[in-house]
Amino acid sequence: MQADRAALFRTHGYLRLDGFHPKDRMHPLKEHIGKELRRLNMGVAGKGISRQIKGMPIFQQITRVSNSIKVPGLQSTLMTSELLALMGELAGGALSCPQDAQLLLSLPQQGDWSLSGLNWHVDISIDARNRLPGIQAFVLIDDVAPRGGATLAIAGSHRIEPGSAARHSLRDILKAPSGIEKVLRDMDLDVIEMSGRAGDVVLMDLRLLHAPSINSTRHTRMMATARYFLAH
Ligand SMILES: O=C(O)CCC(=O)C(=O)O
Repeated sequence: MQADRAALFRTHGYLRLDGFHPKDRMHPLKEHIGKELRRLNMGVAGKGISRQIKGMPIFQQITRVSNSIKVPGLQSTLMTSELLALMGELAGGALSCPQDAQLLLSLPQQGDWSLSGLNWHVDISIDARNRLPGIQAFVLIDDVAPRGGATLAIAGSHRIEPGSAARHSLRDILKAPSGIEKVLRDMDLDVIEMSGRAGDVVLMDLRLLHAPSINSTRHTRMMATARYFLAH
C-alpha cells in the first residue's frame, strides 16, 4: 500500500477510495433496492408507508427502511478480497467481521439539512490506551449528492483520548444549535460527508464520531456498511 494512504488514515481517521468498485458492480444492487422500495411502497415521498415513516426521527427511519430490504450477496459483492486486504494493511493485523454488511437507506426529502440535532456516536467502546479497535467500511451503492443523507464523520476525533475533557467538550459542542463547524475547525477537526459516486468507498477508524445525516435531496440515499474488528 502507498505509505501516504496509511499516513492519511492514521492522521484523519478515514480514507476515501474513490471509484473503488466499478459502477457495473453497483448497478444490480441499486436496481434491486429500487424495485424493493417500490414493491414495499416506500419509493415515493409523502405517499403510503413513506408518510408513516416520515413521522419518525431520521435515525429510526433509516433503520426501518434499511431493515425492510434484503440484498442477496451484499457482503460478498461489496467486501471483496481486494478491499479486505487493504483494510488489513491499514489496521496492521487480521480483522474479523461478526456481522454481514448492512444497508443504509434514507428516503428522499427528510427536511432541511443541518448539522445540529444529529445523533453523533461511536459504535464501540474505546480502550484506555486509545488503540485502533477496527475499521468500518462505507460503500456508495448509488451516487449520493452533498446533503443527500450520506454518513457524516468528524475527522481527527479518534485522536481525542477517551474520557478526556476534550472529548466531553466535543460532545457538548455537537449539541449546539449552530456554529458547530467553526468550533470544530478551531480544534483541528473537520466534518466530512461521505457523499460521492456509486462505487466509492470510505474506510473509517471505528473511533471516529459519526452520525446519520438528513437527506434533503429528491433521491433515496443508498449506501451499505460493514464493521471489521482488530484482535489486540
Ligand atoms: O449513515 C448512517 O445512516 C449512519 C450510519 C451509522 O451511524 C453507523 O453505521 O454506525
